[in-house]
Amino acid sequence: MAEARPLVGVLMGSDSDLPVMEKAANVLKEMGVPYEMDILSAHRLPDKTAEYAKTARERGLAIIIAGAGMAAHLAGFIASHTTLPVIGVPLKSGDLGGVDALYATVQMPPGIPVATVAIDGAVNAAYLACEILAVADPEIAERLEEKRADTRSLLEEKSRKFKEEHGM
Ligand code: RP5
Repeated sequence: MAEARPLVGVLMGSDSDLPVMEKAANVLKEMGVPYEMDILSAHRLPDKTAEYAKTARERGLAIIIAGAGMAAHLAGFIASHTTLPVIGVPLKSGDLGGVDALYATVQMPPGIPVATVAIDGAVNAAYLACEILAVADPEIAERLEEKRADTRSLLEEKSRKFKEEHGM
């Protein structure tokens, strides 16, 4: 059987970003959303990265998640070459704890948006991608609802145990 065509592109600026960015891939897998992953860089591979962004829509991608650290221009650079929604994940690397990447990713000029999640927020980047896709895909919407219900049950169980253990 042919693999489903990727709907989400998960990009990272370096292989050193993989431990965080694979968390986005895990969420997409769990939600049944086909994705592709690659290492691209606004600074080290500018031509290849521009080409990826320019051809993303015609290749069938709907959303791009881009994670980078330090002078993190990957998400913004991608956004400048496509009108697909781009979600930026500022990554904690280098000496500034990810604040450098946060500012570099979030401070986009009007007209070229990047939906920026928290530092190392790859998990929420993937959930946001699913929520965007769910606008037109009832099956993904249903899976998201189920996930929220699981999250509620888990926390209710933790609350119950906490009260039991602390005599509340
Ligand atoms: C950024 O520089 C990457 O996204 C990575 O977070 C950081 C360090 O890259 P490496 O030196 O580990 O390749 O471009």
